[in-house]
Amino acid sequence: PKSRALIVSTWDFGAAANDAAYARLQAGGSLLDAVEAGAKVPEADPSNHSVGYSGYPDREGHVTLDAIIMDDRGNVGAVAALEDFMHPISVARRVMEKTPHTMLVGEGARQFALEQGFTTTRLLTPEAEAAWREWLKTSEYKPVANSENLRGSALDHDTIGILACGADGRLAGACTTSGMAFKLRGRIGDSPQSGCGLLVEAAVGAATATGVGEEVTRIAGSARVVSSMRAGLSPIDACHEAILHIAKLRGDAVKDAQVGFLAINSLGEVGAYALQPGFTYAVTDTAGRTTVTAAASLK
Ligand code: SD4
Repeated sequence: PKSRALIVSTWDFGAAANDAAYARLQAGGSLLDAVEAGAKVPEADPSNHSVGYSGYPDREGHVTLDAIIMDDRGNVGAVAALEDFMHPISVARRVMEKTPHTMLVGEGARQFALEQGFTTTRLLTPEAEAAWREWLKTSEYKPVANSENLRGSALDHDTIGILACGADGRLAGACTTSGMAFKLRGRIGDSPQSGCGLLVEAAVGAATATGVGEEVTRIAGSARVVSSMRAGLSPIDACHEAILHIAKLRGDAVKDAQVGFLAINSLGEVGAYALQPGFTYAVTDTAGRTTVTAAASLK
């Protein structure tokens, strides 16, 4: 093999996603099969309020989902503001495989999902609804850094980004989220946008982002990280460069905000960097699985 085969995922809940993704690879699945299988784990997890089922709703009480999947041959599919489906990542994969488009949103995405045979599910659990009703009492929109690792936190949000590298150096990635808790209706984050929440480039690497999506979208964050790797930076240096760029560009506006980038290159090297301490990611390779805490540029 010319590369170190590995799977990496954002946050503590990335560990369970990595296990599912790795099992899919071991069973003969493709890299796309693996990242899809991994992304489906937090999507279906009722204790995870940042992804899929049981995700926190927008401020009108609707759980709206954003997801993207991509390989290194230029194949990409995404959905945004999709409601009532347990696995937006699988709908995104159908967009990639069955349509001439790269993204479907809202009602059109829903119609497509139904046509593809996906069935609707009520995603707003009583627990998430109670958190929303509690939030309505103050209606203060103030994302809390690293809430994705704090199960049950009132402002729990976030996203899983999952990247895979094969022993042959091929790459794929996926990113799925319920977005920022109590966002405005119609808000779409960085996650489903190519080059923002995810980018994969053959013979270079792959990057994914988490945190306050607006800060990532502003700079096309994942595209920036991949560009830096193309120019020769290691994954960690490429993530660090993008974080420093956000910190400089935004100053006080991001002093309490979290953004984390996670990247791999086509040799199977991994790196991450965050604005604030507390961003974790899971790494699985032939030697097993570990959870790593990323370095941070602030505090
Ligand atoms: C978003 N980036 O919708 C996502 C949310 C997230 O950690 O990653 N939270 O803005």
